[in-house]
Formats: sequence, structure tokens, C-alpha cells
Amino acid sequence: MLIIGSHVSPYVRKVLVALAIKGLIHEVDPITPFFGNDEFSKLSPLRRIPVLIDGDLVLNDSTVICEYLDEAYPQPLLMPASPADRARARWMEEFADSRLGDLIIWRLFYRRIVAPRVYKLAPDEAEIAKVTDVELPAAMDWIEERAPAEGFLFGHLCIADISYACFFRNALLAGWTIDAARWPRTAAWIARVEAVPAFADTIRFETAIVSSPMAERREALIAAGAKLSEKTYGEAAPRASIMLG
Ligand SMILES: N[C@@H](CCC(=O)N[C@@H](CS)C(=O)NCC(=O)O)C(=O)O
Repeated sequence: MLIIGSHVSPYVRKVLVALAIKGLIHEVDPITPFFGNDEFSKLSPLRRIPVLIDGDLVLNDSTVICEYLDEAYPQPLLMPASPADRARARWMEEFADSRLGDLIIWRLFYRRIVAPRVYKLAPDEAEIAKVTDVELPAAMDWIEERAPAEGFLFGHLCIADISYACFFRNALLAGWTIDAARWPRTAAWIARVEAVPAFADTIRFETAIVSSPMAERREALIAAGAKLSEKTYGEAAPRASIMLG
């Protein structure tokens, strides 16, 4: 199996953690989506990561990919057992992927980390402050009401737990951390998810990426133990996002 996409993307990380928990051997082509080549555009029509290639099957979207993995390789299951809990888990995951995606990825991480490095754009601190001081805290209040007091959302670890922890890694990389005094249940729950070995193992790849210049990232990832594909769908110059316009 091949996963196209950088380990730092929360959507890619979700898939990589699922693969690791299921013990599925895979390689990664760790590209930042903006650097995808024409072949990448064919595989990923929205030019987004992750993409999973499993034989002749090409899948887009982390939720679609994780549901495929759970059905094709059910040991251990990463969705709850009952239809009602499965539906609840999908909604929790959707809230993270959409709302935390919008706040943490597009309006915080993209502005503070991606745009300055990839497009040489200065971050708009006033816009960032709206996210960190107003909108993200409102989302955190919603999450805090639903965070489990112990264990995970639906008993055993599921994709929704993993999804939340992935977004908070990107928040941390962009300088925002969960205030444990204000959102104690969420802070403790996310710490439990991060401590799961398959999740904790991803941190060294994140460190390798954020601490090396673009040209040295492959070597840094290999040195950290990542299994990378020889073929890459990346190219040297970035293109504009078709999703951000
Ligand atoms: N719903 C998608 C979202 C994937 C996504 O937005 N990935 C980001 C990277 S974190 C991306 O590829 N962005 C490039 C762009 O939108 O131009 C999923 O769950 O996979």
C-alpha cells in the first residue's frame, strides 16, 4: 500500500495511525499537496492529501480511506460496534475534520506555517487572533462537553479519537495548545490518545519534517525510520491550491 501525503497533515496522520494499529505494511510519499505534479492531480482531483493506493484501488479522503481499511482489514476494528455508536463516531469525526480542519488547518496552521514557507506570505495576526481567541475556544467548549472522562469516546480507541488528536498536533505546531485548566477533560483525553504507541510513533516523523528544510526532508524522514516510496508524485515548485482559490 502507498500513502501519498506528508506525515504532518492531520488527515494523513489519521490514516497512518490506523495502518500502524492494524499492522498493515505501507510506504509513504511524503509530499506537501501544493507540490503535487500532474500525476498527483490525476490521482487526487482536489489536489488534496491523503491518497491511498492499494493495488488497483485509488482512494481519496481520510474518512473514506479509514472506513475502507476498517472493512477490508478489520483487526482491530477502529469503528464502534453498534450502528448508533458508529453514527455518533462519524459525526464526531466529521466535526473534527470540518470545523477543526477549518480553524486549525486553514486559518491557523496554513496562515502561520504553510503560507509563509511555501508562498512567502506574511501571516495575518489579526485574523489568526480571531481563531485562537474566539472561534477555536467556542469549538473547544463543544468538544469539552463530549470528551470522555476516562478512556476513549466509545470505549476502545476509534478513528474519531485519533482524528481529534491529529488536529491538536497541528495546533501545537502553530503555537496553540489546549488549556488544561479550561478544557481539562479534552486535555486528558487527547494526552491518552497521543500516548497510544501507534500515535506516539508519529511524533518523530513530524519532528523530522518541521526541523528540516524542504530539500532535506526525505533524508530526515528516512533517518527517523520512515518507509518512503522511491517514486514521488511531487515536483519542485508549488502550485496554488484549487480548494483555496
Ligand atoms: N476531507 C479531506 C481533507 C484533506 C485535506 O484538506 N488535506 C489538506 C492537507 S492537511 C490538503 O491536501 N490541502 C491542499 C489543498 O486543499 O489545496 C480528508 O479527510 O482527507
